[in-house]
Amino acid sequence: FGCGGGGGDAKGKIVGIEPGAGIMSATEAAIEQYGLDFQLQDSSSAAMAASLKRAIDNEEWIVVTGWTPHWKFAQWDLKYLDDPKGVYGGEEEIATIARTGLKDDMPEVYEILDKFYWAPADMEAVMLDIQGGMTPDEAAEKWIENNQDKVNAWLPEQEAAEKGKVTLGYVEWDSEIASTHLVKNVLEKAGYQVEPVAVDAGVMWTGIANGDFDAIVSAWLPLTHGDYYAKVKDNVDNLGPNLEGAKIGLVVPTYVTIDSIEELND
Ligand code: PBE
Repeated sequence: FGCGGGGGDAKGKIVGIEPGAGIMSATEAAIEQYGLDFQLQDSSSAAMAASLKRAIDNEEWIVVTGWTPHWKFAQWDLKYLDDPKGVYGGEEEIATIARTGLKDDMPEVYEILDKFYWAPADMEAVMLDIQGGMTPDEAAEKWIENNQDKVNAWLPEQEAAEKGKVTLGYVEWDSEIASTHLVKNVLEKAGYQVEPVAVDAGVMWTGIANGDFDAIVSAWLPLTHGDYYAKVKDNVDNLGPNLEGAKIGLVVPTYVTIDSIEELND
C-alpha cells in the first residue's frame, strides 16, 4: 500500500469535499507546492466519508481531505499525512461571528453566542450521535442534557423581555451541522425561534457580512477561512473562538504506509 495511488498512468486522486471549503483551496495549494501528480476531486462531506468507508472495507488505497473534530477518527484507524511545508497551517480555532448590529438588536442572543465555547471532544460526541442515526436536534438535546452546567453558564441571569427570531448560516460539514444545531437548541431553550440555513461557504461569508444571517459558529481561522474572513472582517463582529484545537489536512487509513505528503508521488 505504500505507493502513490496513481497506479500505472492513471493520475492519482485526492477525494475532496464541497468546492468552496477552505480545505479544498488548501489542497490545491498543497498539490502545487509539493508538485503532486494528483487531482483533487470535488465531492461532498457525506460522499467523502462514503468513499473512505468503501476503501477501508476493501483495504484499498485512498487519500481524503480530512479535518478534526470529526467522527471518522472514532470510527476508523486514520492518520494525517505530515505536512512539512505547513500548507495546511497549524492548530485552527473555530470562531463565532455575528452580524454588525446584533449586539444592539439582540443583546441576550449576542451574550449567549459570545459565551458559547466547547471542546473538540464535545463536538465529536454530538457528531458521533448524528452519525449513529440521531437527528442533529436530538444529538444536540442529548448533549445539552448531559452538560447542563456548561449550558447554564452560557445563559444570561437576566432574561430579555422580548425574544424573537434568530437565523444561523452554516455549511453542511459534519462539524458545523453539530455546532449549529447545538447553538440552535441552546437559543431555543432561551426562548428564541431559530432557523439554521444551510448554504455554500461563499454564501455563508457574504451572508454574515450582509446581515442575511444573525450569526455563524463555523469560521475556521486563521487559515481555512482566512481568505473569506479577510474580505469581510470590517463588516462583521468576531466574537472569538468557540472551539480550539481544530485541524485540517490530508488523511489516510493507517494501513496506507506513507506518512508524509511528500511521499505521495513515490
Ligand atoms: N471543513 C470543516 C471546512 C471548515 C469546517 C474543514 C471541511 C472547510 O472550509 O474546509
